[in-house]
Amino acid sequence: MRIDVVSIFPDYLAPLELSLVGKARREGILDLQVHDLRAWTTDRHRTVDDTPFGGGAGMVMRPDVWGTALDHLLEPSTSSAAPGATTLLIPTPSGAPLTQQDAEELAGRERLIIACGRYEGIDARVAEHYAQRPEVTVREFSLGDYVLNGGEVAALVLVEAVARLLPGVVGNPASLVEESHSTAPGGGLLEYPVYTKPATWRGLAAPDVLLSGHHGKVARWRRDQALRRTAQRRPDLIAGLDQATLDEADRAVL
Ligand code: 6GU
Repeated sequence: MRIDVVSIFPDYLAPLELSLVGKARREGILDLQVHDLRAWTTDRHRTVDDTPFGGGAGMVMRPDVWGTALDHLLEPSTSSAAPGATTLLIPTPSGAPLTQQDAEELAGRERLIIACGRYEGIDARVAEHYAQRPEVTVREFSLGDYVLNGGEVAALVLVEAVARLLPGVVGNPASLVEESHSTAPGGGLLEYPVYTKPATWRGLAAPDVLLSGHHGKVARWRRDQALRRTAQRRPDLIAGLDQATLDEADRAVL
């Protein structure tokens, strides 16, 4: 998979050299390149923003600079021209919330471009223009209901959420199945609490059932915990569960 990230603060993306994502890059599973938007400016001050039409506070990123940058990254030499081959991702607090399902879909794409805005955002015509290009799918996404200073942290989040789903990145693929928000059957819940040695720590004992060696009882306990935790912390997820996936024991917990 190829991912390009464009930002006026490319150093903000330095953590993408570390840990699992960095390893995936070194192993050639992930071809990730970070670009400085100002490389595509033409004026002496390397201007990327201007005042908003209609007035108001802050600055808006100019569409012409973004257009030059994105056209360059979409040139046939750097991407496939097949319809929808490239997904252009634009982090913005006014986007649709990013979900595990989105991450799974994106992990199946051949090419992602992440356009990190700053200030009050990117001129809306950029998303509109690239949505009209047959080789591009545009997605404006948000991390949640709070405001960040720019799209860079969201780009880090997106790359990590997607890269760990690429074959060969996470050592044990089974660990992707049981985790919170898994879209696998029986998923859609927060993960159950986990414990390791020592069996008692500062007077707190790990649950006996986990040391019992009884796999069926362990599985049931974990499922109960996941249901209870989800009902308490994320009632919206319980409301969205397919009732047909709940058994008798599940319903007794809820
Ligand atoms: Cl994706 N961008 C910015 N600037 N703020 C956010 C966000 C994204 N998601 C939540 N807040």
